[in-house]
Amino acid sequence: MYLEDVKKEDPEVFSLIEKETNRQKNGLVMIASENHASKAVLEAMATPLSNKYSEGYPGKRYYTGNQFVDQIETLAIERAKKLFNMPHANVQPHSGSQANAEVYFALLKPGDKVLGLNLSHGGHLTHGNPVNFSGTLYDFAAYGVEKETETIDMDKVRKIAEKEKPKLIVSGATAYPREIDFKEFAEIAKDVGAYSMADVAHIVGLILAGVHPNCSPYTDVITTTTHKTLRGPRSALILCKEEIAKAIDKGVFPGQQGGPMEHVIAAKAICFKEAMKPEFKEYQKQIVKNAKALAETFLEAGIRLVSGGTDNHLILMDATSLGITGRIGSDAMAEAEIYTNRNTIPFETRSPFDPSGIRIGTPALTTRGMKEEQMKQVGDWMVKILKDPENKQLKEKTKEQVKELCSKFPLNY
Ligand code: DSN
Repeated sequence: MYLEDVKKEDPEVFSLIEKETNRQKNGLVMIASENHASKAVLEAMATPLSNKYSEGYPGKRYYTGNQFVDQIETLAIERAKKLFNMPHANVQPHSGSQANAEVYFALLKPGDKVLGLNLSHGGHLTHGNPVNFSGTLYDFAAYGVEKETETIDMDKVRKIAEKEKPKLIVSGATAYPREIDFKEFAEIAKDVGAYSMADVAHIVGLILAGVHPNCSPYTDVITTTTHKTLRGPRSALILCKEEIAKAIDKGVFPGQQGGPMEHVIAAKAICFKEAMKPEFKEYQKQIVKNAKALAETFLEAGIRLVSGGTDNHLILMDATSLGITGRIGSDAMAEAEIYTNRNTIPFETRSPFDPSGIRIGTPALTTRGMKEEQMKQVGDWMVKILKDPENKQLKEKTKEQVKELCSKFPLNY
């Protein structure tokens, strides 16, 4: 067993870590933003690198003793630049929200006009939601999806941009099952004199594998988390054009952060190396195939999916088409150890805490090696529970079936 010292020093914490590890091993993680990182990625984070202060950047630190940390961070930067084909990378952001805050801090002044996707149409909190710092500090205007198609109409985005004249246009989403036209977003930004930013946290792996159109050739600045489809440590990354590289670096440190987490940066370097392997491309392709197979199963059962299906790693289901709420459905499936999250849907009429939708993703199951056949099976189990969420016996039986399936596709933790 691993973590012998944690076990000896603090059995209480050890026991909870063990329980959580087993929950992940014996259950189906279908939360679109979660994944199972490799042991190499996890091991790098449990090292003495965590002890080191290294404020600044490689070769320009404020503390001594950074000769090895400099090499690790440089390796991560160079790999990120190569992977994304971008001239500049900052690997220090601690999280996706922080990366977005750092870009805004670098390129905007408080009160500046920005354009972002409405939260209930699939945008992120940091894309201008009024309860978030972004909506408080900056003057965000929102674009959304069309009522009929539940997809973004780029002509409408252009019209809004021409009217609002923002300093920055944010593209990217957290709950959008279709392709995003990053090229057109960047062209609109250029035409109205704005910077373009693509927050690709969810689809980053798909982009790197060429199964979603790329943003690198067009966009001024890219932000992403590293733990979703990229399958790295829980952290983030910024990439940008040379002209704004200095401003972005200053926006991260000293603008928003102090000491970087070099143990996590080492884990990022590892995940970038993993993402350069041919298997990574195959993995991303399978994520999309799996999502499409799962969507098909739901559609056959008469369930309404936002935009009618998916082009990427996630499905947004309208649970009200089954006469239940997203909360009832996701809670019922969790009892059978099928983990999803409740989510608002476009033109939501319910509250965010008990919304109409359920967001379902395939990255983690695909990491376990599951394919279309397993998606059909899992989809059938989900449909049965969603149609009869109070049925305790059914949930117990499904839990056993889930456990058996997981044992055939084990995690090596
Ligand atoms: N919380 C993340 C998600 O689940 O999509 C976004 O930051």
